[in-house]
Amino acid sequence: MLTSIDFKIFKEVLTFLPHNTIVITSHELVDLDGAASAIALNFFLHSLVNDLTTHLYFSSISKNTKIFLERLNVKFPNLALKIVDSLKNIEADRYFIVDTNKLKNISQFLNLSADQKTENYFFFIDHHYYEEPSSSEPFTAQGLFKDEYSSTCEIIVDLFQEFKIELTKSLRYLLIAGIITDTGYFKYANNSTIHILAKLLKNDIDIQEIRLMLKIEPHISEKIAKIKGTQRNEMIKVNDWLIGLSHVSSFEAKVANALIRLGFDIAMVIAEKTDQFRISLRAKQKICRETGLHLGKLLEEIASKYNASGGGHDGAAAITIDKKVGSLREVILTQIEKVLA
Ligand SMILES: [Mn+2]
Repeated sequence: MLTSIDFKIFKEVLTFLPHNTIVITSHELVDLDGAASAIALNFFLHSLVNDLTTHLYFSSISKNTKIFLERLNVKFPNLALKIVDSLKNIEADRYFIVDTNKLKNISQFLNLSADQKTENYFFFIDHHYYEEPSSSEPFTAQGLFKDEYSSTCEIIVDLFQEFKIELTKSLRYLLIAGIITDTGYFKYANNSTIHILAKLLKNDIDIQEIRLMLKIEPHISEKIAKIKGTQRNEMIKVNDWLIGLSHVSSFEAKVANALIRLGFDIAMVIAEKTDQFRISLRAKQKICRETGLHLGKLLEEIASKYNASGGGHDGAAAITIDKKVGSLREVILTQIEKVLA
């Protein structure tokens, strides 16, 4: 059972931390929201807790995140980011996990026994949808579960504010980048995102500079995936909604985004991997608002039924399914059509 707590109660969590060894981590293939949140949380904990040992660890880092962190390091040579590449020799008292609310989204926790899960202390900070009563996690953990936030970085910024800790300039760069990317350049942002962004920018950061630091020319394989994915696209019309269906070998999320930009209201792109199917879904905000479609909830329900791993937001979600189960293409499609009917 995961218990959602408040910033105020978070103060109590901090009182347990002195003399602890803490691992701060995030989901697989960590994105900038996860990485920035973890790095800022590390700074935050050291600002408030005495005699604390922390280790930042990511089981895998997305390419864009790596590139941004390198560019940030060039701009702030004193940043001295220390990220460990293994947890092997680390005896952690507690684990802080950001930008996900599921242990199974992190490979190093995948094979923990039920005992190990209850013995260890996990604390989550996350903005993804999570269902409190029917949580599938067979252990007790606490967290700041706040799906009204459009990024985990924004929760972290509010945490700094609540505890009156000043953010360094390099951390502000990092958090702004996390917010920009996780909101899809403000497509999924809300009013408080903009308020928080203004606070982070102050007068000394130029948002265009961060935009340029985030800019990466796509690799030719990504361009080809988008073009092939578009060529192979199959169109389904439900009432006046258009669903785009395609398959590629990789870049399924990028292809789904491309299909939405092309004009589809919903896009579903399947990638066939060696042992799994990975499916990315995207939906326009308009269709979510008008029909109540929530791709994250929909995939979470399907995932728990088929022993897969899935979830996300109303307009952006993904599911990973064991090859033996099949791609679940028709199952997902039927559920979407049910919502639209
Ligand atoms: Mn996020």
